[in-house]
Amino acid sequence: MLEELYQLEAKAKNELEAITDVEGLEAWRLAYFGKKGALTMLLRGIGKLPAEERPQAGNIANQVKSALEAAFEQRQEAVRRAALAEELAQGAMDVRLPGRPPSLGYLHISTQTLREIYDIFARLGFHVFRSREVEDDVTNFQMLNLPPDHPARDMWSTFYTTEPGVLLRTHTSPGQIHAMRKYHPEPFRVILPGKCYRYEQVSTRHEHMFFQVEGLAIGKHITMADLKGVLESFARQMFGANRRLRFRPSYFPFTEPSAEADMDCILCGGEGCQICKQTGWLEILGCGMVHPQVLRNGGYDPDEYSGFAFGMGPERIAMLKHGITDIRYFFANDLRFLQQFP
Ligand code: FA5
Repeated sequence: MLEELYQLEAKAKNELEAITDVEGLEAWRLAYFGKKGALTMLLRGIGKLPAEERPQAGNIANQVKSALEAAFEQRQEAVRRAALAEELAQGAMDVRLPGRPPSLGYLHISTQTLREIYDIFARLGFHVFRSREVEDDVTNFQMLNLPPDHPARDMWSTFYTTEPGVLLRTHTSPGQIHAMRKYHPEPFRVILPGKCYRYEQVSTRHEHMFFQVEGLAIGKHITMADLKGVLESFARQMFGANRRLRFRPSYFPFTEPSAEADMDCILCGGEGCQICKQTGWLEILGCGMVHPQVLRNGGYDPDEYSGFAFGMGPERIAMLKHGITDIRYFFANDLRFLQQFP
């Protein structure tokens, strides 16, 4: 009997070791612990043993039973863990979110246009000269022949600060005075880009804040032909090789003579259309020969030196170039607009 018990224990443990799934475990349990299981039957047999053998056999039988129960539980736990591990590995769900790709920024359409303008003028020998956005009345107006109460000031009505005589510049032209004073007495060629501010009725073509690019060339024997040549070259590089310019007499207190430069319409080529209001021409900038008094204010002797100046609005240039119909889009911060110019 004892021999049988030990053999059964060894066999049962061996079988248990080989079991890898729940079904196998259940079959094993039935085979040994079931109603007709091998261990159950052996245990029943103990009752039939002679009385003197019974206690020892009962003892051993209980030990075997406990050992097998413990081995079964151990195996059951191992199988459960293995099953769980496999399930996790197989049905693994990736709960991580895909990363958010950082969206690359790009330059604002005004900045892109400015840089295009810088490139063109750099090729023509102009470098960039920056001057302040907060100006004084003297430099913004008076040095440019706009004394207090001059009627032309109306065109450039602006934002004044609480500091008397301090204002946001209305155009980049006061930069002419700063540049001349810096480079005097040398000849020089600069463009002066930057933001300007005007207190005016906002419309499809007018903003409170906008960029300008001023141009200024000072030297001996500079004539209006130089001005025309530079501007024609600019228009052709910016808008296409066949562009034509015309110069219309105009008035600015700080240039004499003064002109507006018009370019043949890029849409109709001069035939007349909606963009050019049937005229065939598009106004692109104001310009002229630097007024003798302005030269003097900058430190140059007008008997020896002359110069030309011009001022354009890069937003207006970009509007023409890209067919933008309303200047208010530029600084409204609407991505639907800005993303059209990556
Ligand atoms: C001037 O500001 C002169 N200082 C230009 C100049 C410089 C003339 C040097 C002669 C010599 P005007 O006010 O026309 O001129 O402005 C020049 C350009 O700035 C305009 O053609 C336009 O493109 C742009 N501009 C003017 N006002 C606005 C505005 N409110 N919104 C957007 N662009 C504007």
